[in-house]
Amino acid sequence: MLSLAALSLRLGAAGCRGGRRSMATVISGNKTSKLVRERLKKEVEKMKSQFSGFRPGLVVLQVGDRDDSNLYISTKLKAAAEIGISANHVRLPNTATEDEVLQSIASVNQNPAVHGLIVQLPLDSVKPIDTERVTNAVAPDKDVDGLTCINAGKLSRGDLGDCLIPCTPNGCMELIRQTGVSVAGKHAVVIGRSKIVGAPMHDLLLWSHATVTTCHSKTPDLPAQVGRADILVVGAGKAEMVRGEWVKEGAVVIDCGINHIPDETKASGKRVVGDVHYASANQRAGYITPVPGGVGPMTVAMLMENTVQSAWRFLQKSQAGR
Ligand code: NAP
Ligand code: LUD
Repeated sequence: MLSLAALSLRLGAAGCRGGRRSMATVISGNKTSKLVRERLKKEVEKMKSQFSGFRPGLVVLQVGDRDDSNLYISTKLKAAAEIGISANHVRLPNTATEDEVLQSIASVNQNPAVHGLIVQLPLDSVKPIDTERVTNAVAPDKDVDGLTCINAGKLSRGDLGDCLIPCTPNGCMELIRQTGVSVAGKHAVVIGRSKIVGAPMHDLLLWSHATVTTCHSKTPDLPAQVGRADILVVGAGKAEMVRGEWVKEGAVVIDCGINHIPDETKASGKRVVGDVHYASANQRAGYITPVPGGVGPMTVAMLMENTVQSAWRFLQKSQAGR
């Protein structure tokens, strides 16, 4: 496949024009995720014909009824249906107790037709529920969100071939690969250290041989840290926080942020922006992801990838056990 780097070289899109830097090359998550989903569809067709109608199974467990979770889950279910993954949405009311959530997870863990289970976060519950306990109750071999201690531990130690990798950072790595820029030896800066974005992103970049700096809310002089990044991944949840002037010329900028800001020109009265101020960063970066249409669709595609991978492992184990 032609990488974005090769493509932009051919088109002469990157670099300086008449002394003024041209805009960054946009890394499309919409396009990349479509390619991933098309590849997975073929793989599942192969699986079905080789293993007499077998289909990978996915369960998305939701507690409560948050609008954003509803939207993300419907995108996941639609992607699964298109690929041929059998996906089920298990909904618990916002009055569900921790025990009820744990029981629901235990029953999915035991179901051999399910190869992937995620608990959509955040939990929308009126009862006190320990999120860590809930995510850790998922069987590690069905943990297609990669959030259990087992999978996170393996990733942090560099055992990447033997674990399920969290979807958002895995999607970011795929977008970085699309640029053709090699990660090894580069200085990567991650903003955020959450279990779902920042911490696994740090690990993935580290084990791809970047030198990694991870920043958080107590990091002094964020602009100076950002200025050192050849590769910058931002997952802070702060609308347009990273300004273009902070960004190193030619850097790869991956924006995980999904923030809603007021916009009177829109019928809904709001619009979605990332954690990076796109218009100004576009003037400095070599490559940049848009929001929407960047990391978000990749999160969905990588969940499908993990589910198919988990199903292959299940098939391998059941063949070996015969
Ligand atoms: P989170 O759990 O709230 O973590 C945010 C992280 O950013 C924390 O580590 C926090 O530091 C750090 N941070 C906050 N303000 C900062 C500041 N001013 N300077 C430096 N660091 C700061 O959020 P998350 O779940 O990781 O999500 C982050 C963003 O990504 C959100 O916009 C979310 O909607 C989005 N997201 C998108 C996808 C996707 O598929 N596109 C997936 C997941 C999340 P401390 O640790 O010190 O508090
Ligand atoms: N919990 C996730 N909570 C929230 N954007 C997602 C997401 C699709 N356990 C668990 O699915 O991986 C998860 N596992 N997450 N997220 C965020 C996070 C979770 C975010 C965005 C999208 C899933 C998505 O499709 C589109 C885009 O960026 O283009 C549309 C964005 C919009 O709001 O218009």
